[in-house]
Amino acid sequence: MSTANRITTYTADVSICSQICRLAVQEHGLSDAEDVSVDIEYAMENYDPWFVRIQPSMTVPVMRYGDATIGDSKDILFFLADKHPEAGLYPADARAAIDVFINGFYDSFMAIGVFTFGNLVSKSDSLKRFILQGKTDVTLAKLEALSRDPELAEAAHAKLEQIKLRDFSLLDNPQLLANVETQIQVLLDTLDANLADGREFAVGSSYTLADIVATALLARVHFIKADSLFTPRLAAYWQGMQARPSFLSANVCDTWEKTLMAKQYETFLADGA
Ligand SMILES: N[C@@H](CCC(=O)N[C@@H](CS)C(=O)NCC(=O)O)C(=O)O
Repeated sequence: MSTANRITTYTADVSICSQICRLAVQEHGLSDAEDVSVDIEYAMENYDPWFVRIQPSMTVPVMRYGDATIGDSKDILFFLADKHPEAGLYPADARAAIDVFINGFYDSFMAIGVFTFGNLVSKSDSLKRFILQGKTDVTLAKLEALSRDPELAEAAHAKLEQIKLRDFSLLDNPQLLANVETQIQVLLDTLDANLADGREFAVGSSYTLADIVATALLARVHFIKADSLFTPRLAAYWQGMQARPSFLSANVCDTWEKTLMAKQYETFLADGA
């Protein structure tokens, strides 16, 4: 890779949009890219000044590609497909269908977040305390510190306004969890239907950007529910995606044990929290 196109991604292991970013990099054949892990669960490094200077929205993923900075996973998919058409992940004859599939996923992005954290906080009181400590106490303390930095105060205030709208107290509400699971089921049903008649890929006849998104979706569903929501067709597709080299190299997190979050949680418990 030329220095001009040096690629660095900043991602969090378990974050679904980070997994999309890492898969996109690997599936475009960019194995020289560097990945910097950003802890968004425990130390909340996404609120550290060095990161906020790269990504004022304080979210992962973000990708530096040469001089360009792309701070959204969906934009990263299309940016890489445009820069690396030789990978063939956004073929002209399947573009409309790929767009429909990807937009369906991103339209349910909020539901996927609630599905993830709602189920995690419902598992145990201590896991709930761990999650709330990072996402509220540590977050607020770090934003408070950022708001005293003249260079970053504006970004800190904007983020604080967004955070005020979050209500974690509802996360383990059974009705809410049932509603988001219904939305996830719609995504799974769509993928299942696309795989009918022996079709191997999420859209069309070859691996595309849609499969990157589908892999991240199935990994998240598996992370929370193991394979209980997989039909035989989804299970076969999932096996095929797991067999791809990108599954390992992109660190797809499909079980709790594989995650950095699990290790952070152990530290949290050991610290007697
Ligand atoms: N639309 C953005 C969403 C980015 C986003 O919400 N990232 C989450 C992780 S999946 C995050 O960084 N959350 C940390 C926070 O807001 O504290 C994308 O797809 O990249």
